[in-house]
Amino acid sequence: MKDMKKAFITGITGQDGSFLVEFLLKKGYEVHGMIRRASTFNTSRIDHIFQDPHSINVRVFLHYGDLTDSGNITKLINQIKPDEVYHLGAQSHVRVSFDMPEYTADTDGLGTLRILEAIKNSGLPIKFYMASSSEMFGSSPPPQNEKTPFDPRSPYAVAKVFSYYATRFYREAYGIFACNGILFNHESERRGETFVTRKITRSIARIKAGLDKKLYLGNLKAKRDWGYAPEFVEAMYKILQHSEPDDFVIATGQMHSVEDFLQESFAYAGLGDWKKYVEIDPRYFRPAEVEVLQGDFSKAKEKLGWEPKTKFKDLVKIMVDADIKNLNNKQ
Ligand code: NAP
Ligand code: G4F
Repeated sequence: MKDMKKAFITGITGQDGSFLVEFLLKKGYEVHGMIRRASTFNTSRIDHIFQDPHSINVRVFLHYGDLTDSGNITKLINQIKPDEVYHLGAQSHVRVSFDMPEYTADTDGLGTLRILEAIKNSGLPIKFYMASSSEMFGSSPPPQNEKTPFDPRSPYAVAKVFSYYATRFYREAYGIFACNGILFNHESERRGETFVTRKITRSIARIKAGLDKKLYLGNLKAKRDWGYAPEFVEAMYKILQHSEPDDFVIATGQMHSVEDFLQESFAYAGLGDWKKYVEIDPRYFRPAEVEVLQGDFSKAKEKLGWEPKTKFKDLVKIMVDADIKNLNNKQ
């Protein structure tokens, strides 16, 4: 339909992509997403909104692609002609980036450049959102805001810093409406199972069901600013609707340690003292760690009218309840 806005999401099958496509459909968008070919289905987070392309009034379209394939990216941008690109696709696991630094740089760094170049060469007035990360701040002391210097501590963060500056550069040099959302950690019932919050809540469900006895973790002292993902994808949308292209920190301003998360979640699940279940496995330590992240989101509050709603304790409850329910449904 002529007046319907079109969005193209890379990383549509991920946690954030799945919430963003739901959000944009409610706003009346036609949504296109890039998916990777895999030998097993990788669309479980978006299966509930899948629309058969043969039916009428379809508003969700999936396209095979990969961030390492510039020909494919150029073709998709020229075919879809989106009004807005939300670039969320990435090898997003910090620990894994130490094992696969070159692949991470290719996907998370050069992948961004490939999209920006395709947008520039298309000549179309496409707005671009870059999923930048609080990991870029590394060991810069908290609270971190848009003016805090970057000090990346992983191949993942190095690649994200590259993408952050590429986004700014294409804005300044070519006048593209290109923006960075510097998002602090955001979690949900759809969070990947190997990130620490979800690893904990999933393990709680398994321990309660008698399937596991122990949970093996790494650094419990690290502190993160954990928010709720559906609220964070709304910020992405607001960033692209702002009157001018700009960069924004999106966070809750509250900081908790991994130990705090263990304490809160095990107690809420009725399992008592987490220390009975948790063991340290050095394989989960990182060659370099980001110890403390706490975001100052005042610019987003003032300019976008965005602020987080879900508090830490409620986030823990949402995730524990969902994992217990998931497991019960499977059994
Ligand atoms: P996620 O759940 O890991 O999703 C990543 C998405 O990227 C998936 O759809 C994945 O596809 C896709 N992808 C990975 N490699 C790709 C490649 N080579 N080509 C095309 N697609 C590829 O991540 P998320 O938590 O939703 O995060 C979304 C974005 O925000 C990421 O860029 C992440 O780095 C960034 N970020 C996340 C957070 C956070 O706390 N969640 C905070 C700051 C920034 P498959 O499903 O096929 O694997
Ligand atoms: O849950 P994590 O793996 O998330 P991390 O490294 O903060 O990265 C996430 O947030 C970033 C935003 O700041 C995103 F850009 C990135 O894509 C990703 O979404 O680890 C959180 C903390 C770390 O300090 C880690 O060392 O938890 C510690 N941790 C302790 N034991 C563990 C474990 N992390 C994982 N994944 N697994 C453990 O067993």
